[in-house]
Amino acid sequence: MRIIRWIVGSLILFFDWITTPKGVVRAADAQNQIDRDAQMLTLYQYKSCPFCVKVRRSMKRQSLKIETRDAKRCDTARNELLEGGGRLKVPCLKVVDKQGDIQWMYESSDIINFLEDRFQAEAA
Ligand SMILES: N[C@@H](CCC(=O)N[C@@H](CS)C(=O)NCC(=O)O)C(=O)O
Repeated sequence: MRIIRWIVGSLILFFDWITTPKGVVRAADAQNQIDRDAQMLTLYQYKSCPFCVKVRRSMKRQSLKIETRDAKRCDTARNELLEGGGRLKVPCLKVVDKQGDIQWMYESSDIINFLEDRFQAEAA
């Protein structure tokens, strides 16, 4: 079972690698602003989870530099996710707003929609 999971995970990473999307290119000022805003976000993820790959590809397409934390390999990240979000499920996006309030967003499609809404609006 472990070996099958390893093979499937490796295949997912391989296909992700050979089909890596290109990132959008913005004016330097716009990208700098987006990089600053992205510092308020953290993606908790597993390296070869297909839902996490989907979110990382969306980040790549949008040229978003969001810190990722591996909740499988890193005990600290796993505990942060469990204590903050309440569930050990990935992907999960930690969003800190301007008031310092924290939201833990599960579900890859919700995360992608959130990032598209937030950063396309900002680039406009
Ligand atoms: N519908 C979810 C599925 C996420 C999911 O199943 N993630 C797996 C890893 S690939 C997981 O965290 N499983 C642990 C659990 O569900 O408790 C999404 O699209 O984000």
